[in-house]
Amino acid sequence: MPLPLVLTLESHACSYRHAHIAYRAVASLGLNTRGTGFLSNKTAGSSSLPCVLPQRPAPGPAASTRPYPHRYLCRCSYPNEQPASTASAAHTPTHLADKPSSEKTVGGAAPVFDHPAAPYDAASSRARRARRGGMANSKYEYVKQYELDDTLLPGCWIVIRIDGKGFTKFSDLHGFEKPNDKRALDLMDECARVMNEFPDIRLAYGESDEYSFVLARNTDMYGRRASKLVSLLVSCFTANYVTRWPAHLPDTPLRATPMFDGRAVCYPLDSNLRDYLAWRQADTHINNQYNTCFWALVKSGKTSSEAQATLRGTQAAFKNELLFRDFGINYAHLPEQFKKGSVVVRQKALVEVKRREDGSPVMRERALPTVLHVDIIRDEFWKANPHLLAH
Ligand SMILES: Nc1nc2c(ncn2[C@@H]2O[C@H](COP(=O)(O)OP(=O)(O)OP(=O)(O)O)[C@@H](O)[C@H]2O)c(=O)[nH]1
Ligand SMILES: [Mg+2]
Repeated sequence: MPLPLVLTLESHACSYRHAHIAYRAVASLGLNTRGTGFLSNKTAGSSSLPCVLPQRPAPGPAASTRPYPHRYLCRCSYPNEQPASTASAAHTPTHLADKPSSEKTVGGAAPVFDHPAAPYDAASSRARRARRGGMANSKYEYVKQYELDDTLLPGCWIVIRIDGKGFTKFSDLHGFEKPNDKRALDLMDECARVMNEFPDIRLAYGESDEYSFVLARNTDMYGRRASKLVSLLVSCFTANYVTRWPAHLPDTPLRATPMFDGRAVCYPLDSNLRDYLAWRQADTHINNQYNTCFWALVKSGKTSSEAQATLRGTQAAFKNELLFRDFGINYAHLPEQFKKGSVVVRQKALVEVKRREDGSPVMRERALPTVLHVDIIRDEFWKANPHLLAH
């Protein structure tokens, strides 16, 4: 029995933004219920939803000469509303400003590049501008209305996946071992300790040149703005990659600038999130099995094309047999890091936080990002770590 769904829209600018977020949330239901949900019928399918997108409220007289293209969803106030300074203050996540500094960073073993300030607290440029009046009421202020609203859907898991740019060439240039270079993978894992800077990251999963970071469903970091979240994670990860490179590849000078792209995707259901992570881990296994065979064939004297031809259309059992019969490699005995990738979760551990005058260490329990190479497709991992999916 389809449930009626009523979206009440008020003709007030503040409500418009929220209504638009709600609209997108509703649209996502249609996309994610695989035809069984109440939005998947012909009249209310996600493809027909744009016709009910709320109309932008009529602008005040001062704005009559300024067009508001529909897709430019301004995050500042409309000209006939509260001054920008007030509006800006309203956007500042003040509850985050109160976070004790101890929660902003977690003491870890090897220091990775840490920003001296917490990345998303009170000292935002928005808040500072609001305090001193900033651009409020200046004739230039309208340009802010061209900023796209990229607020991520509320109540959804946010996954930010970053991926190395051109790492096929990058790994050749630096002589990475094929198909897996443990030094390079360990470096990626250490960079994933970027979690230290973002307490709302629940877990991370990495393989090859990519890492996915899962943010809590209810996170309000940076108002859930995609560009903020993605750009900060990418820049922090990349900075760590450069800073920690010498520790992992001491004999290999960095000869090119490592770059990572990033994207944010929302998943409304726990099952969607688990499927996403299962997809990445299955990908790790499939790639690793293929690449192990491919490079074994190439190292044995076959050309790339011959190796590809040997493996084309073959199943897992054939590849395992090939590895064992021709190269004496038991796939099951390869390192778990290569077969399963890396899962980073916080685990409690005692760490030294300071030294007393007599030189004795002061130990405290801290939740430290810990790298595991375990199965996250089956239920066992999630039953053992129920807090990861807790709402
Ligand atoms: N030899 C070696 N190569 C690696 C290792 N980790 C990652 N790579 C390389 O990184 C590539 C990652 O795949 P992609 O992300 O699809 O390729 P890419 O060249 O980075 O291309 P874009 O991501 O589209 O820019 C793999 O194909 C490998 O060539 C490693 O440990 N050893
Ligand atoms: Mg890549």
